[in-house]
Amino acid sequence: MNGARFTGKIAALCGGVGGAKLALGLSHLLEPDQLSIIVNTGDDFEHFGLAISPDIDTVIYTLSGEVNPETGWGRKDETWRFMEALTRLGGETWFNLGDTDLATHAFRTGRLAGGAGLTDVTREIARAMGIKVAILPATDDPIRTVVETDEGALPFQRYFVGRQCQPAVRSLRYENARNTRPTPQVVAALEAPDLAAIVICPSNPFLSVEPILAIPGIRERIEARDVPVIAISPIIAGQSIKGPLGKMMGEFGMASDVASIADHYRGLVDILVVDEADREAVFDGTKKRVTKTLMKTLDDRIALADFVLRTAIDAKGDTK
Ligand code: FO1
Repeated sequence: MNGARFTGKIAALCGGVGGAKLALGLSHLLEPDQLSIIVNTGDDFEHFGLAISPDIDTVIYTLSGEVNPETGWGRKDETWRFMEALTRLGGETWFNLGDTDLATHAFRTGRLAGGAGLTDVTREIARAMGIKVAILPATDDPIRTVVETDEGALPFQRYFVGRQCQPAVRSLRYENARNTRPTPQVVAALEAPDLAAIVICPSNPFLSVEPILAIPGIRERIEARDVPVIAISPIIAGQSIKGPLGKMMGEFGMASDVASIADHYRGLVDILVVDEADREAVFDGTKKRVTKTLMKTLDDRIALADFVLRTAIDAKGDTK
């Protein structure tokens, strides 16, 4: 399909690496004003006094073609003089900051210190990198994912990067969530009269999607819309492609399969798109659509986005 035939708007909820791949695919098929990407900010943290927003930067770098293709985060062709000098100083080196990535963090920190909101700063960075699609932090208020593990409570990056997701997860908290509000831009995207579908990208439901849904008013606005809510499973044949999802689901006592994903999203999601490897999966209450969901190439990202848009067109009207 080319974007011209798809006439409505899409609001996509997105976390880091996996979600950004589908967001890139969608950005190739839709006009910029047709797509709003609502991004998780629960991974955000302060490091050396710098305001770091990893999922926002992963989406920006991915849509601008700047992302490091090996890691899915940070920038390609990166240099590491800062980290080398930091190591010589005996500074903390558990979180890698590339030289050009550092400019993004320094720019954002300066603008926030000057009183700008995260949404405005994100728009400035995205525009400077040639992105016309709206990349929207889910909130401009601070929200922090805290991982309760068998080693105690860990701020998200300390768990994810510092400990490489080793500790067993007992539960997750989204600190300050009750005091946050969706931004006006996020409200407008979810309330757009010509919204055709809401897409939940294949990000970790607990680490990337839940911190967005925990912001008062977001889940309610999604449930209130009569448009199809389409999620793409981040689990394929019992495995998560990247990150700790499979391990975490086991620690939560869940089977790491698409039926558990359907259970988790029940009531919110109308359609769950699963990979061909899960064609035989059975779950009730949520419609199943099957396609290739593993995205290795740009063509894979575009093909999955095309499938999602076709699914939205076919689903018109038969929402929950
Ligand atoms: N992930 C890592 O596993 N190791 C890192 O050193 C690391 C540095 C980093 C720097 C900037 C940035 O935007 C992301 C970075 N990430 C790193 C990924 C980050 O932990 C994200 O939160 C994950 O991609 C999960 O969304």
